[in-house]
Amino acid sequence: MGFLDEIKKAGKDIKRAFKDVLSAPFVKEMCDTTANMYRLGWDERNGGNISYMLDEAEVGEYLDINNVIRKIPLAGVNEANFDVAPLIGKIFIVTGTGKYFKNVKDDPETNLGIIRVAKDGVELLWGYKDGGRPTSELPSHLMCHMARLKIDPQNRVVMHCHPTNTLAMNYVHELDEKKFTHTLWEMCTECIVVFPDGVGILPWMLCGTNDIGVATSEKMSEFRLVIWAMHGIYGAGKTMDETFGLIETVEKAAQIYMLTCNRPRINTIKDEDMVKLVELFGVEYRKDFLDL
Ligand code: 2HA
Ligand code: ZN
Repeated sequence: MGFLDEIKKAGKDIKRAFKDVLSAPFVKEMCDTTANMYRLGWDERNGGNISYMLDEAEVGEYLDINNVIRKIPLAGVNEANFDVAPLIGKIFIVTGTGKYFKNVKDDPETNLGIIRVAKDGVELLWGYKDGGRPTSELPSHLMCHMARLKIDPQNRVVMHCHPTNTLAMNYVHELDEKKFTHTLWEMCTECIVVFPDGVGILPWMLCGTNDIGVATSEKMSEFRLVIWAMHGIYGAGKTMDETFGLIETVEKAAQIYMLTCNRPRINTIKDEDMVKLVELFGVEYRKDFLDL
């Protein structure tokens, strides 16, 4: 066998050595999380989207990261117009536009994609098998990743969904960040410890646009949770569990609120009690969101 043949053979062997991407922990996490979110009623139809920044070396165990399947322009509903420079070369697994969370688990390769951010769009490395594209909210997601990474270099996940009670609460509670956060903190003892930074709120805005992306990412430099009024919530965190847990805790608190808001409130968690909690757990919190 000639030298060139040997190199070709070695190349084939390397290809054969890739592990099955469907067995990758990050694919499993996306499948499990979308299934959970669907089951909880947070993601009807094609509602919701997740983007999860991956480790290049880990992805390289499953895929030839030099093999770009196709290039996709970076656009939401409108052409995107923002500087992705800090994310160029970063790899994400992202839910597809128009895809249902309900269906991800049974067909991850159609409903998810692994993309690498480039200067003028994204490069598809795996997935969107039916010719699909990343979520229309990708510009918002990428802007949120950039904002969170400035605050926490470990941030990897941005998650958007439509949790029922959180949404219901938007219709009956003042949409003031301090008052809304304070009410949530009063609803479960764990709340002030889980999201001591509180909840940011944007007024109703047109989704899928640059403007909502910019506004969300501005809020994300202050909060890990941002409510899109009468639409849903954005959460950001280091891991899928942390991000899911943030949204889950807000939703639980909103559920208690919705179960109790039309009855007289006889008991509550007092602000002094909340201070005892944050002191016990040693967390920094939004002191200005309490009335001490
Ligand atoms: O992806 O939830 O906000 C569907 C949505 C848009
Ligand atoms: Zn939405």
